[in-house]
Amino acid sequence: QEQRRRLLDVASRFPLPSGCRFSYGTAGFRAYGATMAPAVCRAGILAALRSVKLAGAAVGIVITASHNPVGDNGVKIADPDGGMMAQHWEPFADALANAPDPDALLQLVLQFVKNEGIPLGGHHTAQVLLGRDTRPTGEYLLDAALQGINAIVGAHAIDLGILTTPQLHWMVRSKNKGIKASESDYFTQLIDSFRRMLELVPKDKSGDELAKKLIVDGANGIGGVKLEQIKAKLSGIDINVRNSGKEGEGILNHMCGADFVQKERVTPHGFSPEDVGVRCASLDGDADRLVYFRVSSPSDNKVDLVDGDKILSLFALFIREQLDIINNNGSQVNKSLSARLGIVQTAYANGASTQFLKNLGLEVVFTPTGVKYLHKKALEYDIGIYFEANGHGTIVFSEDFLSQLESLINDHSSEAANGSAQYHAAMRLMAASQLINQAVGDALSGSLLVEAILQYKGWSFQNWCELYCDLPSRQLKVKVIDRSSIVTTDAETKVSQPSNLQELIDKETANYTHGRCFVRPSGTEDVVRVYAEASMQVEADSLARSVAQHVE
Ligand code: NG1
Ligand code: ZN
Repeated sequence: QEQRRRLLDVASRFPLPSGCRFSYGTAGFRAYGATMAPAVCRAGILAALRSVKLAGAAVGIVITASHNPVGDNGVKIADPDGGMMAQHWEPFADALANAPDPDALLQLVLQFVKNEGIPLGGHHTAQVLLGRDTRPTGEYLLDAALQGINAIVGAHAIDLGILTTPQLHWMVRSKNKGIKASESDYFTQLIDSFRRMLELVPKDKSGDELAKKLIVDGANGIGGVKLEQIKAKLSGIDINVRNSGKEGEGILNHMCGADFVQKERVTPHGFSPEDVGVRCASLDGDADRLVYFRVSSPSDNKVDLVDGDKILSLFALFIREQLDIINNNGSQVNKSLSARLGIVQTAYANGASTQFLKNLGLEVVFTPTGVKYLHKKALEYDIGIYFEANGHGTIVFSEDFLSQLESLINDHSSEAANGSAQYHAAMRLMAASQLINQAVGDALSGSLLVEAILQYKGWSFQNWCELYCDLPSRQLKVKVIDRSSIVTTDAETKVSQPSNLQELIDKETANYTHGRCFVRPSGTEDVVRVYAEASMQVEADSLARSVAQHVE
């Protein structure tokens, strides 16, 4: 009774404006911030139910619209393992967000609770951790989320304040593992494991001052703020934050940030020709995306870009090298590690990166767009590395692999074995597994791993760039009346409906050397995206254009 009353109450406090339609999509609910309160409140209800269902395990809510304009906002839910909410709850998320009135909402919840066997009304507990980015609507929406959570009897909300998206995911994951989960624990883990990585850099590789210098474009978001807080404690690297989110420095994601740099390929606001040659990193507004760049020349604003694919390639190379050292090197202990290493990409990965990874003999697999698909696939391996070209990605390690690694390290604990290459490689993998955020892509921890690997290899930005040469590509958006009329298959690389479209795409593609092209409906915008690749830029452009015409 109490439960019914609370749900009716909260639903009447946040009526759904007519004409509003929310879809959970690839990144949760997103819209203009001021219109989001009903959806965010309902996400609060949803998160609390999810926690009740999972026996009171902590669930997370992040209020952010990532790389989108400052006026937008959004909400998404993190499951107890720190990953995205289980997909089979998404239809309920949609229905809940769109329930037209309090009665409909109540009926929906009761029905779902029954179907899913959620022990609502018993002596259950639930806890939801909340984080938000720096958007002006964040506090208002946080309140809506709190009201939604509190509408579930027994639910307990913990407001963690302003955080990067990956921090919140990390905290949810840590909390449920029973390990320390505060922000300072997060920082300590980053700082300590980064230091350990640098201690394991071979002495002959220690580079010059430029090798230690990094300029970070914080997109005027939360990532820059957090980096400023810890950079003094990161020894062995000299970090300078621009677009740090300080008053007066600029607008969130406006002419800056990872999305801007990756799409426009020009220097973000706040960078100048004086920065030519220095290694730069760019985060997005909630710091879950990372790309690198270098100002190419003093005379124009173009950049040399290192995107998610090349970050992935660097990580893959490093991990593979450590595994090879462990398994091939003669050493006193000579124990080998069996590890299945898997690389996960989407169709947007540059074809040259896929070729590079396959040439290394690595297993490369594809999933549809959206981190939830990539992450899930990566978990199937002992070490799974995934990235989207736009800079979202991470590395996940299986428990089994980590315990093998640990016992290998223990076997080497004798003085003599302790100096061996095998021992060092195992220590590097262990440190990397602690530095990288295994819950979700994290620009802060990701950039520190990049920096540590570059120092380990004694590599400049140029060396990294030259791993392979990107194939020219072009992305276009096409507005159509109903984007859901396009249905894809084979990890979105092929169109199955409308039935003749794939044939037309194949025909166009056949006209180009190294031609590759696919189309898919966006999960976050009301457009169909066209992607084309070919051996020359003009060809990629024209392939994309002609296929776009078939889509229109
Ligand atoms: P959609 O709009 O479904 O293409 C975009 C990005 C994804 C992912 C999501 C979530 C591209 C081509 N797509 O998805 O990679 O980041 O947003 O933010 O960049
Ligand atoms: Zn983001």
